[in-house]
Amino acid sequence: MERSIETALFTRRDFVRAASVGPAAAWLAACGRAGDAGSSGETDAGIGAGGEAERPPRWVKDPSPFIQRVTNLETRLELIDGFITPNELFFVRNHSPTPTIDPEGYSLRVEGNGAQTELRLDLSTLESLPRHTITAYLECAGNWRGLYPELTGIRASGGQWTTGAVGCAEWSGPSLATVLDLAGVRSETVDVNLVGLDGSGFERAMPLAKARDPDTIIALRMNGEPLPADHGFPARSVVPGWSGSNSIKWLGSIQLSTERVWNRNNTSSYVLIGDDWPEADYAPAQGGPITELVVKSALALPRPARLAPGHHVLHGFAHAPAGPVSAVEWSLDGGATWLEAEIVEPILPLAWQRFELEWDATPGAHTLTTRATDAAGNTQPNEPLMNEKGYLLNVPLPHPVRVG
Ligand SMILES: Nc1nc2c(c(=O)[nH]1)N[C@H]1C(S)=C(S)[C@@H](COP(=O)(O)O)O[C@H]1N2
Ligand SMILES: [Mo]
Repeated sequence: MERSIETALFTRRDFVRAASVGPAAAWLAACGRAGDAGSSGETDAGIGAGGEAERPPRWVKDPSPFIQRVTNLETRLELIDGFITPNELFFVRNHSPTPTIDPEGYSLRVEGNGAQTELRLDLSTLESLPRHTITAYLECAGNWRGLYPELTGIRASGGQWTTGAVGCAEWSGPSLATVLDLAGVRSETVDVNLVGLDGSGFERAMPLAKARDPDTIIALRMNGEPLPADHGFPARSVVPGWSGSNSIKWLGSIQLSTERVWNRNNTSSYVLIGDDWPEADYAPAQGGPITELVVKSALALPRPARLAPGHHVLHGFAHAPAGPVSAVEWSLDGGATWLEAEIVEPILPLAWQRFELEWDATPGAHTLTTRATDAAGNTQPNEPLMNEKGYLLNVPLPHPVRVG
């Protein structure tokens, strides 16, 4: 894996480039945060539902390459040519509209009763800290939720993503630990809560040990560019292997706490609710809070796909939270027999893996199923994790393909 410690200066030109934004942001600037009132949590019923379509979009980037949803832009995996998701194709999950943040006025607060001193760090200070670069995938815990009815017979509430609420990018910025150490961490600290500057004040807490992991970073750059507005300009956390909801965009505050932190995102929003997670065991959460993601694989094809008869090299992406996927298999008979797919380099510990398979496609309707396994033997289970909000679905995914 590529890791580099470097000190770099953010040039004025970078600022101007990063700050040049489209009409949605201009509208936001004119109207303040009025549009944020209806922050929709994980609910996402699709364009045109509930009058949402009349509102200005929540994003700044060109939505045309995406599957567009009210609050989300879903990546079409088939548009990714190589290994990295280009910034223009990276999915967007916004609980409120992308805010316009003036880099000159920006500061990041480090505070809370676990901090030895309270700090306000401006962007040039953040830029001057040693940088850590990681290539990491980021996935929404609700990715695949739209396939819940097809795979489990039940509809789960929340954004009806198919397979495109995931991407992989090179992220660069100081480790969160570096910033925590600037303030000084009191030994009683247990949790670190990160708060965004967007209208919803989106926040998410993690245990101190995860916050101190050197790969948990405050990213200032994404694929070599200043963070795009929709992805958290000027600073976001990236918490590899954990639910995308931990990777807080437009990061405004880091709160160190000597007590466990409970807020909506770990009591009701990002929790596993169902018979297997009795509320009494998790109070004040309604179920098991989601931290780590699960091993998954998906073909980079439209759903359903249409192919000409003949030889094809198909590809897809596989990912596991605790190290790279070491095997991907595929099946033409619903998992009765499996063939081996090839994992394509690079193989990086925090990234997703690209895989390829060769298929002589015969005319007719087919279903291709893929299954990934990581080095520790974690694989995609045959039984779905049944939970009300449809999180962490990772059964081997059948992909409908029409040939001819
Ligand atoms: N401030 C803020 N951070 C946020 C969110 C948000 O709405 N506001 N959404 C979270 C969720 S649920 C996900 S899955 C990821 C998505 O990151 P992306 O939009 O860069 O793909 O951002 C997370 N960080
Ligand atoms: Mo998410």
